[in-house]
Amino acid sequence: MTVNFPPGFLWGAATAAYQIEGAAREDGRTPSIWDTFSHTPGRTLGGDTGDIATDHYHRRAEDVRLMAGLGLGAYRFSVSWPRVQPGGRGHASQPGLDFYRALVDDLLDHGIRPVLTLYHWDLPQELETAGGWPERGTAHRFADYAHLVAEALGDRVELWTTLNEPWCSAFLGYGTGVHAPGRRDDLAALRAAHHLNLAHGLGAQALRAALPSTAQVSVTLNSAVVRARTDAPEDLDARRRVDALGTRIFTEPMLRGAYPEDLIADTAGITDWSFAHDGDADVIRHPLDSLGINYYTPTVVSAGTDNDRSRTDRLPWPDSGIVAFHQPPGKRTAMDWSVDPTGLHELLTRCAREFPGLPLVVTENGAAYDDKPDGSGAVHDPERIAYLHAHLDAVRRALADGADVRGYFLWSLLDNFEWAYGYSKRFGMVYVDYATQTRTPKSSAHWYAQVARTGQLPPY
Ligand code: IFM
Repeated sequence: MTVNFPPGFLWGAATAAYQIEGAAREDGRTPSIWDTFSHTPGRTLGGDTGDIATDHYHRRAEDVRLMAGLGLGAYRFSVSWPRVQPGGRGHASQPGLDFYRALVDDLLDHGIRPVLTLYHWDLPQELETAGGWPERGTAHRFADYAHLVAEALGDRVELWTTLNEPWCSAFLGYGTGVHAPGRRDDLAALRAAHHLNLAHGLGAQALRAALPSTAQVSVTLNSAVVRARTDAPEDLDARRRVDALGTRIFTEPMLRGAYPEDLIADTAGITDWSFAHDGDADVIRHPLDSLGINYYTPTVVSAGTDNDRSRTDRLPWPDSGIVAFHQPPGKRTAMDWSVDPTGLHELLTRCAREFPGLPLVVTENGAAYDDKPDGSGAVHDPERIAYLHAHLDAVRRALADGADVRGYFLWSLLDNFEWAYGYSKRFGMVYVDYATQTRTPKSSAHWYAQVARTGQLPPY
């Protein structure tokens, strides 16, 4: 049966600056932590960097035409902080801002709504050298940056997002060190989480002050969908601990105004949280127009045994005790992530239940597969179509169950730099030949274009 999505539902695709732009040293852009990290031997697969990426900085117009050809109604992109405010402080770079003005104008000319994310992980290196997210000052620098971008683009962008997946910035960047800046320090990770929360609140205030009243402000979280392997109390407790560090550490202060008590208790061996000052909670809890949700795969946990202790000490869940993580059976993507659309339904309905009245947007969802052109140059990716169909059906079910979901953004428009995995993982609906930078829409792009144009999910 064909299913209709609500009128006005936003159909889009998403990208992030460092993953696609390239032009890392052009027009005054200074290095971000990802430039430093990816240029450090052993940090990314094959030593890949975002120096060139998909060369979107020079192919902007072509890429917007591609989106228009695919019938996208919206495009979610991020602004590179060191491109528009080199060094992370002080004056704006006019060439940097001009690039985003031109991008937004191209999008609007093609009837595509720009959805702007301020921070998708590319902290200016100078701010990391000054201490990075574990330091409070970084949150204030972020608010200055938010103000600067809002002043420059507020006349043409309506939909604004402060942060993308602060969990990754805090716990992969400062906890396990698999992301930039590559630090391994649980206290630093918790301090970073708090200062990212604060940056969100201060940034949202700065946006509201500079933007027209019609602008909408949001944040995007990759809340963990955590399942206990059994109903045994110790497994349920493992789930609670991972849920606190994966989800509630952000949702509770941002949307309710306080850190969860169990999180404070669980992390007491690391910190007394005195880096959270009086008054921070009021700043962090800023009324939002929507909540962005990124979902890929669920996490299955149980209480661990002593054997798991040594494995858990470099997992991104500081002081969560001994937790064992399990791979669910069934299909996997090229990231080795299990395919489980029920997790998306669970996440959307949970958010709808816990935060009634707050519209939701799926700001990322998608899958990497080992796509290759066939003899004729076409790229067929039936597994991705199956993945997208199943997850859109989960969105449809969440809508039917009362979740106020306003849009869906496929990750990603283009194959791109997948962080520590370099260019080895292809998430795009458009294939990129990195040697020639040729773009070839995969069969999933044609399929998704049809869904976006009609607002209908065909039978599968
Ligand atoms: O590529 C990333 C993106 O930058 C953030 N969300 C998850 C994607 C896939 O790993």
